[in-house]
Amino acid sequence: MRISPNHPRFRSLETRERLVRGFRSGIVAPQGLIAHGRGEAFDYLFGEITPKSSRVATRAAVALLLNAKTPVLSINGNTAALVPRDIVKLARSVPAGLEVNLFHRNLARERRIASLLKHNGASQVLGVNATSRLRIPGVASLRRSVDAKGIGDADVVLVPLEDGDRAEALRKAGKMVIAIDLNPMSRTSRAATVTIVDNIIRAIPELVRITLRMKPLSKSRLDAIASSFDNERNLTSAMKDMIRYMRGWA
Ligand code: PTJ
Repeated sequence: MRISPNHPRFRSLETRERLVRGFRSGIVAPQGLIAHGRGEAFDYLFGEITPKSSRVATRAAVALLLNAKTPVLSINGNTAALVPRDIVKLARSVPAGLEVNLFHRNLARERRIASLLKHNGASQVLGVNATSRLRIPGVASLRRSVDAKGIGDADVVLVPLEDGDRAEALRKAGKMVIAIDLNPMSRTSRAATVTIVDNIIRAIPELVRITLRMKPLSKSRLDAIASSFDNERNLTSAMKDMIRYMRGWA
């Protein structure tokens, strides 16, 4: 369906259409449409803008990514459908690896996602037909199996729209986890090292912008930014941002 740019809810409707197209072309899992609905509900509660708390988290996330030895961005169906160009831009700017890692695993979908990323400029996409795979202990879903050269070897992993299980398991495996999740109460948000509570359609372009801006900073300055960040405290700020917005209506 073509949405008029004059429609007051253009951005939100256009995002839904992207997901529907992604579903029809075999990129997005049916469950991905439901997951997006949950995200939209939280986005409403923030007034569909990037809250202040999320800007603080973005700086900490960029500090972790730029100081990492082997950073990897984990890609699922929703991420690929919503921000294919920007996620590849982020991988190039850091630079970081890209690994397709699905909750509802399916080889045909993995291949389609990898080719979409390549079409958007990625030179290498891990996780598809990997010759060597590792198993992350403590994950019940097929997401437990990761590319040994990608997430398996990563020190920092960005996990947009993740399930709590794997975020916790990645932390237990000694990795630093950056989550993007509109629900500040989710297990993923709580388990991550840094959680960006924002819509992925705003969060990834912002990560690209801040990465380019922070790239000249020294390692010790980046260390200081990352270590002064407290995820639990920032999630409380995110809830306060939400409450403040709702108070305006009440
Ligand atoms: O492509 P697959 O097979 O890997 O599956 C992807 C989904 C998203 C279906 C899978 O990871 C899943 O089931 O996720 P959950 O457990 O439903 O969690 C998704 C989380 O992402 C929820 O907390 C939502 O609030 C949040 N979310 C949904 N849409 C967005 C979002 N967060 C940021 N931006 C969004 N657009």
